[in-house]
Amino acid sequence: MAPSTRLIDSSYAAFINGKWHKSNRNIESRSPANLDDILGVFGEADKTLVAEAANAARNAFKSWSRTPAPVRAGIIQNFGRLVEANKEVLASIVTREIGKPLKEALGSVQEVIDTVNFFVSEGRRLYGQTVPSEMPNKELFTYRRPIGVFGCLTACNFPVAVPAWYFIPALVAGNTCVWKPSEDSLVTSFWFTELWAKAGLPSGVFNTVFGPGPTTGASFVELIENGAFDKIGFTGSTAVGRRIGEVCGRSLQTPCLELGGKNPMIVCPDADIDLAVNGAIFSGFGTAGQRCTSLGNLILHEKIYDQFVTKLVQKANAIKIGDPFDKDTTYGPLISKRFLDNHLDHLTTLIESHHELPLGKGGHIGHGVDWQHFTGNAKRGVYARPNIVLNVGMNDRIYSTETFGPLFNVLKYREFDEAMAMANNHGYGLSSSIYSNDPKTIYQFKQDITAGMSSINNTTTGAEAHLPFGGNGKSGNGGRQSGIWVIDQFTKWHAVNWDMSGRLQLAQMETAYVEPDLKFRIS
Ligand code: UN1
Repeated sequence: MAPSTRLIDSSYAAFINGKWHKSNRNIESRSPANLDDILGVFGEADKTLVAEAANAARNAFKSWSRTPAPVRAGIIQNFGRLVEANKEVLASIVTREIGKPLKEALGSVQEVIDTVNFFVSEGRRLYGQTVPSEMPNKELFTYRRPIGVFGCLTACNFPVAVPAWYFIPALVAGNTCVWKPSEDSLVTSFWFTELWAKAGLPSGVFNTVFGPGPTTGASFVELIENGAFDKIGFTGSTAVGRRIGEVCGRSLQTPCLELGGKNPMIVCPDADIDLAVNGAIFSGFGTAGQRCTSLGNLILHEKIYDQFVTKLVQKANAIKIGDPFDKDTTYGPLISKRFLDNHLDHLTTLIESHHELPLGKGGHIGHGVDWQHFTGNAKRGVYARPNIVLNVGMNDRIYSTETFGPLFNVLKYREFDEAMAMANNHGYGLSSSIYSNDPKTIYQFKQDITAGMSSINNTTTGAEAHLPFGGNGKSGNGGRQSGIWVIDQFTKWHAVNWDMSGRLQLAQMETAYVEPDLKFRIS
């Protein structure tokens, strides 16, 4: 059962300069496990509030960027300690607000702590270089400088882990921030913001605006054109990512875009079949398929196809759907009614007559369909049945459309080249997986896969916090989050030369290179 945390009846629309601001337009946060369970009431930030938040971040930048990096990292460490002290309650808010099973929610809070632990020491590194000059009495240096005001829009499926990937390195590097979290995770985002304030971040360094994408998000994007932000981070759909990328391009900045996926899993004839079946079930149905790393296309060798599908269907039929606080639940409700509607729409528009659905017809549990192992509230929860779609071909729309729900496709291959085409041709390139025990096949997979992340004998999901996370093609613009590489997203290189010779020295033209005796021959 869901523990009841305090109802936040606030109308808070934005956190700017250390203070919450209210608005008249209200948005309710309701639990998807029971739409009668209201967790909070919040406001909606209009363009004026978003601009005020960006201004506050601009004004705080000078002092924050000049705060010694180890002192900045000390505040990040405080944040990590506070998250650790509040881990259980924060995870239970995530579970209640977006329906993610508690075990997974605890894992996603742990991901925040891991990210803090990784970046705290970066406050004592942020290394630049000393570089030899080609002129005497002259020194060369490089410095990492913060970029400025970082504007960030995040999705609701990882409401604390993904924002932590962005903000922890951004803040350590000396940037100030404006965050627009998803309107589906407002209570979680409220507490995430409060924890930053309690960690000791000075006012104006971290600002939050609440509201839906089409209104508050659109104001945010308009402000990019006006130069309010120096760097943008966006996690969400490919369509919105393209639009943000266009606007950032016109403003001559490179955003960090983390977009959708249609993540493939290849199972070879020599694979451990039971291991791969378990991997497919978790990749496809863990988090109800609502991860950008969730399984999209399962690609099976024809020799093991029948055996694999039989085991897969057996295992899928046994999964438990329902109360996300129950430890045996495979997946809970979808994140919100909007996600359910989108899923139902995919079931009507993407399934074609040649497809087979071995788990039966999908749909909204309790509303015309049921599920044998269901423990949730069918009347008031937004629960959906799992779906496996067989006989999918590369020309079908479902092959290359991200579905973001409990649904994945199955394709059959004969030659390995054909499997690689199936793994790459949809145009996304986020995550991928192969099950095989043959080093040559695995080597070929690693070379030819276009995704940014690959698992060998493991699921398509579950990236660790210190490896680069991100994708190619329709999955992003090559930007990476997490790990040491992300520091390049949040700093710009500054090259400095210091001439102590007291005279005008011209590099290249007056460099004292020594000429060889080119007439010399060995005799
Ligand atoms: C996402 O869905 O946007 O690798 C992030 C994973 C998680 C993060 C997913 N650690 O599946």
